[in-house]
Amino acid sequence: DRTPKPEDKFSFGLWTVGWQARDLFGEATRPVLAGPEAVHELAKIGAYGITFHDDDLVPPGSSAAERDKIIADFKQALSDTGLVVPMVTTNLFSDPVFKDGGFTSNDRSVRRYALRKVMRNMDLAAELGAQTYVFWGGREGSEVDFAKDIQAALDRYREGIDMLAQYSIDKGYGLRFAIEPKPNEPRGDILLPSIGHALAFISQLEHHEMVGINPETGHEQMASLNYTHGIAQALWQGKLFHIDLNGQKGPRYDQDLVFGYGDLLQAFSTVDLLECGAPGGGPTYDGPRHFDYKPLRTESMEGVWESARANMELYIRLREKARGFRADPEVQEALEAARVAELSQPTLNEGESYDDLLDDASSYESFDIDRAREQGYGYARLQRLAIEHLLGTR
Ligand code: GLT
Ligand code: MN
Ligand code: MN
Ligand code: MN
Repeated sequence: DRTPKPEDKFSFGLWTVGWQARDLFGEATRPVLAGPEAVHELAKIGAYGITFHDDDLVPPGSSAAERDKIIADFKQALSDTGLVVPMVTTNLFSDPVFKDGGFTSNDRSVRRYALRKVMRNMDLAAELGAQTYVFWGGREGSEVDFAKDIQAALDRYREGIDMLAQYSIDKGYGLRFAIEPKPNEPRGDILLPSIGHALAFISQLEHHEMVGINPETGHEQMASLNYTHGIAQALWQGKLFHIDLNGQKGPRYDQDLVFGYGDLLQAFSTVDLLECGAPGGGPTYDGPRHFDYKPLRTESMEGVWESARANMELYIRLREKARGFRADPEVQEALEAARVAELSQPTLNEGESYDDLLDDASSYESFDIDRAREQGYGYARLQRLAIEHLLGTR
């Protein structure tokens, strides 16, 4: 049965299905999608969660009374459908006030305003029961190297995240923070441009244990990086707190295609890792399968829901194929022949010191280096088997 179900933990941003398709060159092609309607439609197609930016849910400029009404209606829709809000985030990029960034604007008063905007929305996130709070710093960056002191900007980024983490702790919100890297767009160069940069930054934080990452497929691929490798490293460090799945055709503008509608083979290895774990064991991901995509600008609302379903259906198909791949005796034999499991064996024996290694003539003096030079690794067969499973020809 390939019907998406709440236990699959599929979630969507309100800004994805609600994207009116305004782009750099043209006006909106679709009407406004209100929060409650999005909740009902997503529940109908089998999603379990909805996420949002403060400004997606409550249009900027709403009065206090309007805000209360919008939130009450949204909550009503949630309780009518059973949909949950696993993650919430802040828009620190649309308003012109953030043209030079939120946490890292050269203007200190903008930075203070940005912190207040986040705190206000963290209160709402906690009220709605969210577990994860995402930080995508799309405007944190520069076009002019000489105009931004990057080290000071990182100090301010850290100061902001540290203070907000303290706020969550003091309020008992229990939120976990997830930083979302992106190399560029809308800024010429964005701070924390890749998974690796973000992980390194997190190690410098006061409450580093409550901060992880929210890597997006397309963002890593915009930088020609391997997304599956990136999330593997995040899992290895216990930092894959959330995930933005979508599609991207190589290094170009951020396409936010349907999941898998770009590098399909890498989407297969992503799902294989998320669902089956590393071949040698290790942590798997059990958080929301969150789609951050943009329905094509050519589509009416019918096409929006069509493409929302496409994300989930492709994920389910790939999950099924990954399980089939792992269970296939020929694949197991090929994994064995490629000695994939041997990499899980420590390089030194238990208790072996470097002196013992130096004394082991078989590791160097009598090492059969020609055998090692001449051997094949058998990866070509594994690649072919993976493709056959993906195509369904096995
Ligand atoms: C924006 C961005 C996304 C982020 C969202 C969270 S906003 O659409 O392009 O990748 O995940 O702020
Ligand atoms: Mn994107
Ligand atoms: Mn996006
Ligand atoms: Mn994203």
